[in-house]
Amino acid sequence: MASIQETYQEDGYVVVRGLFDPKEDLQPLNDAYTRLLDALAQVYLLESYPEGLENFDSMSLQERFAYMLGASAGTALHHLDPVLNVFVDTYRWRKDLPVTQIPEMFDLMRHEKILDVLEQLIGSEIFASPVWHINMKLAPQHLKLADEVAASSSRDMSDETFYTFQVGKTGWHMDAITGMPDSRESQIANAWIPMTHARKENGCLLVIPGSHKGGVRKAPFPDEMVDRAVPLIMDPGDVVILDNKLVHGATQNTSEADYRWAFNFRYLPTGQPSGRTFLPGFVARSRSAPETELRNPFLWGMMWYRVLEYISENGLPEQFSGPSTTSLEAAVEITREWEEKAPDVNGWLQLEESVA
Ligand SMILES: O=C(O)CCC(=O)C(=O)O
Ligand SMILES: [Fe+2]
Repeated sequence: MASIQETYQEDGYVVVRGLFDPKEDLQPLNDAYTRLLDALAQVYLLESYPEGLENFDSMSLQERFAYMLGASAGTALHHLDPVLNVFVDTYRWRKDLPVTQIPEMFDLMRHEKILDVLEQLIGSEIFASPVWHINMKLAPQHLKLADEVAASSSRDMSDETFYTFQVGKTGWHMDAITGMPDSRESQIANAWIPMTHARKENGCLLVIPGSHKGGVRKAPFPDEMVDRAVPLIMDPGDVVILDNKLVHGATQNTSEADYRWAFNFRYLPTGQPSGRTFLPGFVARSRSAPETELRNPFLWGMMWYRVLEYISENGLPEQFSGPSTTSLEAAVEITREWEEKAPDVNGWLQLEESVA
């Protein structure tokens, strides 16, 4: 049998079945995140759709999520996934809302089970990238519900560039194209972690084995390539690690009322550009200098708090023109500048002070 390194190198992805114990390892994040979603939903509903609060407690998670999307016209996602939404024109950093970086998410990011797998794939100096996403794929009826709630206050999600990616359909893409170009050759590994089952009907991942070998390319991809796609049927506890250059997408959630929820966390060898060098990552594992590992979730949350506040006040780096359109020269310059500004945890924590 091929080793996980061989499979990862050959196919560009490797599925590890039953890596996590769903109850012990995933339930804490599931519970904490659900509380966060409910808190966000209640804030937005109170502001723009109070009647939605009447039956809130008896609604399913997917209904509550849909109400949250509708009441916020999609902008609640800014709090759940600032990494993507910081580029959206409507992006707003609201300090009155809870930061999303709940300890349980940080704990899963640096769970030793995932780091042990990653160590075999990218080595023992592992940096948790600032790039991480949550994708909650809703059934058509719940997307429609979100639209209806938004329409009740004459709004829609059309300004939300990443709305479809986050809650609708994931189109074909390679992650490498979405990072600033100085990260193209970084050995970035994406750990995709389903919190629910993922089936063809509710939005499972689709991967094209070996597609990571053809260099960095943009969609559309040739039919003969897409025809080779393999659906990844997964359950909570399973994890798939994707190479940054693997072409992937997901099936549409066509189910009656099911949802598919997954986190994806990125990792790379410490010292390589992450593709978002003006956002804070952290050393998740270091065999050579364990004292550099960040183990305190609250410091991580505070690093994000500071940087989002900083970006809200100062804007994105001047040379930055978009996640994938920034030139290589500009990317190198941004990376250099931010390495100076925030060379370590303290640098990120003191960002606000260095502005003053
Ligand atoms: O969960 C999804 O459908 C999106 C996944 C994805 O594109 C990724 O993990 O890079
Ligand atoms: Fe992706």
